[in-house]
Amino acid sequence: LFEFNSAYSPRVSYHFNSKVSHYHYGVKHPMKPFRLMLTDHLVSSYGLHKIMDLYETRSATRDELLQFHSEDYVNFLSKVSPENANKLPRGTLENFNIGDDCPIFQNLYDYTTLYTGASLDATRKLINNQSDIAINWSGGLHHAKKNSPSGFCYVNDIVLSILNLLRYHPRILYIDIDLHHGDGVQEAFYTTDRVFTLSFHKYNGEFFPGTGDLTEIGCDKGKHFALNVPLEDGIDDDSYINLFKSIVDPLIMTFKPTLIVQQCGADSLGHDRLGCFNLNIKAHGECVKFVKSFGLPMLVVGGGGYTPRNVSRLWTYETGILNDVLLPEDIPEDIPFRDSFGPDYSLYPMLDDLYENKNSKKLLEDIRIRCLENIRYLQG
Ligand code: ZL4
Ligand code: ZN
Repeated sequence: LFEFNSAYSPRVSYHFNSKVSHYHYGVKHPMKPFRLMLTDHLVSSYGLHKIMDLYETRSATRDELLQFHSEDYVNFLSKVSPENANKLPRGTLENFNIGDDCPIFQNLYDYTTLYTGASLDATRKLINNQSDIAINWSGGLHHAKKNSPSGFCYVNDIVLSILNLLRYHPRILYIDIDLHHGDGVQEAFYTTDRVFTLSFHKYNGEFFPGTGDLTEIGCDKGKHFALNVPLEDGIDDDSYINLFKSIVDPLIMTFKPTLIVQQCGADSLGHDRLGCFNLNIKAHGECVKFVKSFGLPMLVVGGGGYTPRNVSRLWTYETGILNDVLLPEDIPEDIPFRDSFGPDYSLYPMLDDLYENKNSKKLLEDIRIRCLENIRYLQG
């Protein structure tokens, strides 16, 4: 069902446990784990399962969560349930930031350990040099903090993965193209020069999580090892791709990472339920293709994405890119839930027709210059 792009193909592993798609945050909650099932069906109906190493993933252990999260918080997560939540001591739920964004739902702990186990399995394949690129679309929950959940994220699988990879890799580059700032990952590595965190996101001081200004650059040993690209509504394909490449290229050349972790949040697409950017699937994918072109080992994770049909289109398209294959535009006939992809039945329908681009040429040029200045500090 696809064409090979080149003679060399990287060894790609795909880490998924279909159980993760059966959890529910709540009826009207925008985060729908079901999108992961839709993605998995689309990936396999394009035949991509046949060219990757597939792994049904395990759950992360309590000890693994404790590598980043506090004992109090992990105990809370593993014991709380919708039935006992209102019997806890007063203030407990507020203390752990439980609310509309991060509700207590049925089997919450199992959900968090499942998506985290998939990311940790992926790091294991990379560490053992059994794959060049390891994918976990159920991971990428970049907001979770040491002591609390935040923004739909309970356990920070990215931080835990990077901590594991740091045992074997001297320098790791983290690239986040979710609509929202990758605050949890930035904060965890804010004082180290071994992890460079780069995040592109909507920023105006108010938009969730409120952080991610250009002035946040790391501190102590980590000074200049964090970089933020704050953007306005409506950014289009060409502006985003040009800015992305003109920052990522010199960054990789100077920081010289031995491995790259990319978070591919799909809420930066046009038409996302929580979104405000104008990106098409091909443009988002172009950023993944560009990072891949450096030939470094990669851990690729999902993240946000609140229009499930487009989330699954994007991550399928990107699974194709990571395998060096070009997928035909027509959604295969035999896919379950094919109706979700009508009326166009296209893998990459036009999504860039919604918002006005509020990022002027001048604003983007100023951001680019300030980012390049920050990167120059790395040379010492
Ligand atoms: C919802 O409809 O900006 C949650 C969240 C639940 C159902 C019923 C409750 C209705 C939109 C969002 C009231 C909801 C009020 N339900 C939510 C400051 C806020 C306080 C909470 O992609 N209210 C908080 C988080 C962001 C805020 C974005 C992105 C994650 C990621 C990685 C996280 N929180 C205002 C909102 C709904 C809901 C409807 C919602 N929450 C939209 N944006 C937020 O970066 C995975
Ligand atoms: Zn997001």
